[in-house]
Amino acid sequence: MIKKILIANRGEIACRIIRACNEMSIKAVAVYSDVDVDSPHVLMADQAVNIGSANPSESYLNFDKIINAAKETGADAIHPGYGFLSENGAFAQYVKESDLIFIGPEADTIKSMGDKAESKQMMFEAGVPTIPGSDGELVGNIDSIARDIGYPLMVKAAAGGGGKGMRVVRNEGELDSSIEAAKNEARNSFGNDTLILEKFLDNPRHIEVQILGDKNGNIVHLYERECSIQRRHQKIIEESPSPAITNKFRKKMGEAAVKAAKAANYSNAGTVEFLYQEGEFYFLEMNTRLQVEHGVTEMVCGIDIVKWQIRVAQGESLTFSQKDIKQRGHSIECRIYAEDPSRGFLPTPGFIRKMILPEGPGVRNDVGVSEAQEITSSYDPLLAKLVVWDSDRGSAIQRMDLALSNFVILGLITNQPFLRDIMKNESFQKASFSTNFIDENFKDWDFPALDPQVLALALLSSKASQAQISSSAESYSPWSNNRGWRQGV
Ligand code: MV4
Repeated sequence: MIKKILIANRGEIACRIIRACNEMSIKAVAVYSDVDVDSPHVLMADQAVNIGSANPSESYLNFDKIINAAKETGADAIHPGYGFLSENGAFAQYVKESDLIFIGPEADTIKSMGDKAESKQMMFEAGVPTIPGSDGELVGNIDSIARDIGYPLMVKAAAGGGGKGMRVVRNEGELDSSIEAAKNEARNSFGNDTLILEKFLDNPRHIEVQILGDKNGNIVHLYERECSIQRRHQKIIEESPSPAITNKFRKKMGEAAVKAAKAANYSNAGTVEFLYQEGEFYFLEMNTRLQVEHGVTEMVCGIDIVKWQIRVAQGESLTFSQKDIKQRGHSIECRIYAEDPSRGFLPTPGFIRKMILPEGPGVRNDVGVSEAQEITSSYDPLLAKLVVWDSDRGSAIQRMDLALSNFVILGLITNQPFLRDIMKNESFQKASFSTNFIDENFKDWDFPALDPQVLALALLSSKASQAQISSSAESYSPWSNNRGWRQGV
């Protein structure tokens, strides 16, 4: 039995994992870099260990610092969260060799899913639909392979992922130069210049399926998440269920995801990503970690994914089977970033002077920052995830809009007003969008003009004005005024 878990991460996901530990009466050990000494994850944990300077390679990415912290504190297991070391197969292996439990899949599974050529080949052989193209490593007469696939096509780095090392090739004339450029980029970024070629889908949706497996061969899926609202491979809004697919299709996709997971000998939580276009879906990649957007799945399925990660990691079997898992209602997540959507989404470091979180039925805040904390540009600009649940999509959008209107962070600019505008967008409301949605609809987005009166209210950080903001109904909210004001000023 796991008695103590070291969380090799920071921010909201570290807080989320500590909460699961608390509920399971497992001790939680935080690690932190010098700049994170006052971070919420440090204060929430039972113990905390400083592991070095802000530079991730000296702290959150440093194998030995993390293993030593685990040994020093007597932890039995390490949860990597997402990002950092979460999909590093060598780290998972090192954890195991250090007689600690890695809360995630086996190192070999992480390694094979990290290679696009290998994972695609494996899925193709298992009968999971893949995008037509060169299967496995790109060898032989590339011109003729490309002609067989047909233009436009896409060249991707096998070691890539999340959009790195990718290029669209429109015609034969561009092929050689695109391959050369992708090769160089891949070699420089990943130290591996293996490429794959595939048909380019120009207007796809990104739909992914959550899977969960134990170490005794049981694998289930927790249905899908729609993740098409993103820009430059950074997701902004996710929801479950996907409004784009029928129940029959949903079943097919879920079964394909379980097939993929079985082929990869999967245990623990994972995600099978698909592209969906014109009624067909295709395997894209498999993410061998807990994902940022796991919360929307938890809300509709009523299953705590983090707790199950811990249970299956210590050898417990799943206590439910596929037929027991139902999607109920609709959940939406908005990611609150310290970014300025009017200036190319540039990071907006600063001090959080005031933070007021929305509450109410069906409102969940997964937050990793607190008042008086400095947000530096050392790490990911994700501040919080606002997740809502309601009985249907329309009600969930309304609930999210109200929750956003009552979400206040003063001291730095966030994307909160941008998120509200997405909630009000007709194509979003009609669920008519693809991965091109932000580019198509919000290219020249700007903050509403300043309203001096509302601004004055915000600047009056007296107890009275705070009380008014926090207890305000929609009509009193500083966000509700169309004339608006600029957050963070
Ligand atoms: C594609 C594609 C179109 N056609 N592959 C982007 C991330 C990487 N994991 C794969 N990606 C894509 N692969 C083919 N054959 C379009 C994308 C893509 C995308 C995918 C999911 C979510 C957002 C995206 C935004 C741009 C491009």
